[in-house]
Amino acid sequence: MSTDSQLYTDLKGILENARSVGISEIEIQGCLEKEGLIQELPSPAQIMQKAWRILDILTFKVYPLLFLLSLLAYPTFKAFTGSPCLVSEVFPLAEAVTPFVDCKIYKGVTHAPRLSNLSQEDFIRNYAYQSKPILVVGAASDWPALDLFSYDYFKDLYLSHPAALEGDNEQGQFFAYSSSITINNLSDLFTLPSEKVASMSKEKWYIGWSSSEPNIGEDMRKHIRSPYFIPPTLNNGDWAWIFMGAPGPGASIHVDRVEVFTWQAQLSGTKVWTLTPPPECEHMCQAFNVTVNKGDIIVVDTNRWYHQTTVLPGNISITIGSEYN
Ligand SMILES: O=C(O)CCC(=O)C(=O)O
Ligand SMILES: [Fe+2]
Repeated sequence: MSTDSQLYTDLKGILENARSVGISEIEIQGCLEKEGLIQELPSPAQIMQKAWRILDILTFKVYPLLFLLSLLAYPTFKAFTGSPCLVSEVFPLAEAVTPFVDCKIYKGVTHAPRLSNLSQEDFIRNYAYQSKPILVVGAASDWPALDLFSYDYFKDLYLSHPAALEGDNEQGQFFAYSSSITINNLSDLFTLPSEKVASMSKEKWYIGWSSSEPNIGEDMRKHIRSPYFIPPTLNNGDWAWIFMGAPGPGASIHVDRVEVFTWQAQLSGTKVWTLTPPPECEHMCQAFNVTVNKGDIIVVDTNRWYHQTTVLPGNISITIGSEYN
């Protein structure tokens, strides 16, 4: 006889004896549980009750608390950094809200292909929506802005349109990035002493801003073109970004949440983009650099690639960015 069936016979005997002296089965079960000989299994109803309780705590206590905390953190964050973009700039928070990422797009990506004479058909078919970065060499090399845009060009433009300066200070987005000088807005930028602006200055400055002022856009558009490889119908022409700064660190590592694709034309200086897959896709590819020279246009899905930039020694970097979808 196996030990299991011996145990069964013994237990049956104990039960019968207990019944004969008036001890109930419930009492015997309680006794066995107390001794650790049998374990009470939760019923399906008890499991459901527990799951419901966890859901209830998450929905009505944890999530509202996180929401309240983020509301409280926002003004403090904006006051400290001057940046209105809470999610893309606070790295851990961006991580917490990162939507599900399909790692396939990073598979085997080791560099950004350097393309030239890229037709619109080729761009649409092979690159526009693949979320793989590309560099279109010389795509902006015939734009008049190349010889015109400088710190002084933007300073003169804004100082001759005080209402636009006010408007962009109030309404536009402004990122001070890793500047060692305090620059909180365009007025601070355009009142910097010229020795601090010089590209060889010991002071470090690198900023980015978006302009929605018609006078500014109108003047800039006289000197820039829509990238020849992007069909104009896809271009989100209303939204211009300008990034400008001295050699050294540029934007620190971040990922955006704009759900459109970004192109950026290098109009002065040389900037290196370091592109990194999200942590959960690091097994698919490794971080790599893309060097963007004057006259080149880089196309990056800044929602999928973590990115940081560095201006190489030499001239001040000036870039114009916009979006397509
Ligand atoms: O040009 C840079 O330094 C940063 C640009 C950037 O973060 C972006 O276009 O999303
Ligand atoms: Fe970005």
